[in-house]
Amino acid sequence: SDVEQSYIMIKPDGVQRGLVGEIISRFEKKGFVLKGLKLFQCAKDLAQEHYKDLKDKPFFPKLIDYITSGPVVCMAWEGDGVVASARKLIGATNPLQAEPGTIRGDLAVQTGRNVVHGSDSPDNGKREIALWFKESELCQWEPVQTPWLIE
Ligand code: DAT
Ligand code: MG
Repeated sequence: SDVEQSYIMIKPDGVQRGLVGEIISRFEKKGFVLKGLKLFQCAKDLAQEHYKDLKDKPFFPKLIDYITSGPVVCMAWEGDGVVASARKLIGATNPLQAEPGTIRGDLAVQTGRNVVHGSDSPDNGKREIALWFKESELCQWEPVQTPWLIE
């Protein structure tokens, strides 16, 4: 697809804390289009590839342990401006600095348990969706509400 896409992932703490519906709902209500969705327990090598830009950080091993500690919810969301907008909906990396009204601002207290991931650029959106999903797991569909969201 040529339309911008973001890879959004509910991390293991979000799943364990029963926040899956709450988090998905925020992206749904905003008006982005869900193109892929699955509950998935990921292997270390996939987590390491996903976070490869951070591999030299001191917290990298803990980050990989956290992301692989339980099932995550993988999502592909589509829409013009979805990458930057999703990051606004998610809020700052440190939940104590995240604004109220954002997912992390409302639902989390620690950087190491910040409940959700969102791609940081359109290129990374495509890269991460290709990393976490098979082509056959993504659906091409058009919500009936589209003309009521986009003039
Ligand atoms: P974001 O998830 O907001 O894009 P990031 O890409 O800089 O943030 O880092 C990815 C994840 O790594 C982040 O969600 C939590 C963890 N992390 C980042 N900085 C950290 C730090 N200083 N200490 C511990 N974990 C950190
Ligand atoms: Mg990031």
